[in-house]
Amino acid sequence: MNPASRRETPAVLTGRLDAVVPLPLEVLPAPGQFHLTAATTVAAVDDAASDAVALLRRRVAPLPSATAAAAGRHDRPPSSIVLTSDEADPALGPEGYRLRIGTERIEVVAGGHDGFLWAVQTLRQLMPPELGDAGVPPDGVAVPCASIHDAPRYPWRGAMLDVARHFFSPADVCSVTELLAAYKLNRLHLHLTDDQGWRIEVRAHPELATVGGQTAVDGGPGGAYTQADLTAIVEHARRLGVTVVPEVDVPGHTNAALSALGWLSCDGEPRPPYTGTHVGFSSLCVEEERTYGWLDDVIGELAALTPGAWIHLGGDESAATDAEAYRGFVTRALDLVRAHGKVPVGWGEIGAAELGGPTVVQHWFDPRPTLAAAAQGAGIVLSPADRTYLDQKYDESTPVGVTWMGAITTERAYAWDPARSIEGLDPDRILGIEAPLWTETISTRAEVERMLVPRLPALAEVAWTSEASREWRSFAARLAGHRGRWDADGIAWTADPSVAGLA
Ligand code: TNX
Repeated sequence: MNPASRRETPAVLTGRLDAVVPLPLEVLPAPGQFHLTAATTVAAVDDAASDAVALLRRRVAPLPSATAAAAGRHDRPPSSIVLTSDEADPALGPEGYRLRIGTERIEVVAGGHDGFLWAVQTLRQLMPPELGDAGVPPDGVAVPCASIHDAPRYPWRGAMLDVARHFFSPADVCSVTELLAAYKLNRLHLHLTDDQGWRIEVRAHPELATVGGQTAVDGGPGGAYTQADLTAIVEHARRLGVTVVPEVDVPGHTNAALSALGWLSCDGEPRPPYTGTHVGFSSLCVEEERTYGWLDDVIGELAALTPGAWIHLGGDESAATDAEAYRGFVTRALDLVRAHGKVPVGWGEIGAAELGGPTVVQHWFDPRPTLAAAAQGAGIVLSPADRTYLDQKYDESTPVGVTWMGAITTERAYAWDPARSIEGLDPDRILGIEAPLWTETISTRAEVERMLVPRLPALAEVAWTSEASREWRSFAARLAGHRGRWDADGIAWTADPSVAGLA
């Protein structure tokens, strides 16, 4: 660099191209920088970009609007950000985007609503972390010029929050959703019911929430979402590109329902509330017609509340249900979900039953029913407990969490290939991956965040970035730069020694 050009280098905060998690498909650096100031305008040429523009204003900078026409003219303001699908290349897919950062203009071209959002999340990470939410500093900030092309490896990139063992407020759930979206995860699976609590209002059976919602592990206060709460969570997530997948776990994991409605048990007796952490002791009475009428009421209300394509029926660890009766129940329950216009999802165990139609099966431990489900044509979401179970401790020093699967460091969460994780599974059946957070030992938002960060960003890169482009050291270096962003956002995180720059 000659001395003259060094003198020209402005003393403004500058972002980095090597900061993006998950790693984009292609990042081609170009000469120069784009200067973002408080006067930089934003123009959206496409209605599909409106949520992305709102996100940009909220999380990048509160920039003024320009009309698309003004942004396209030669006398346009000195710098502008333009979002357009005009040249959208169908090969981008619904989540793909191109980001062209020139010296005067940033152009975002996306395949649809979600692609625009992911482009803005990338742009946010390209900005210097100091930009924060406080507005643009007087000298503006700089972003290196580049051309970025990006699209995900898998369409299903999720996390699950267990709100049944401990209850988390709608504000907590929305905050976790922001974290998912920052790393381009697009499914929030809410485990709404379990032995220790029923967390969603069902108008046909109010006792489920009013009685079944009052307990939690260790006698905590419990709680339940009103239907309006769930609608708000779903809408907040939608605006971030995240689809809520609600789960009502049946026929096991149902003590809270059985405590609220005694007639769901074969003996008709309500069960005492349960606040311990054992599994596999409760069951709906799967032999009785009334159980299916009840399930139809519950699924009907849930289907009406959630615009996403899926409803999760659980189906795990039903040790208290006779094995043959379990299979019959699963086949019927899956059909019931389809009758309400949704695709049923269930934990791996349901693969032992006849699925009878489009189904998504969430693998977590035993490969046999997962393979049986794949052989029946089900789509598979991979949540192998030894890589994705974020309730497992990082190491023995982690204050909360469990260890039945062993410790899961960030490196362990990162270093696996979903396509080769189950021997004999056709990779074409794999929809993606999901990281569950069970909350028997976790009861505050900060504890949730410390279990998710930094492992969730690692899993997000596993789900988004092609296998050939992933490399642990590159990831760890990019990730370490995010600590300032977490701190600025007030997100708690774990100083995992497996990540050099975070320890
Ligand atoms: C197994 S994984 C469960 C959950 C527990 C978890 C604890 C699965 C489908 N069921 O009920 O919370 O282990 O790690």
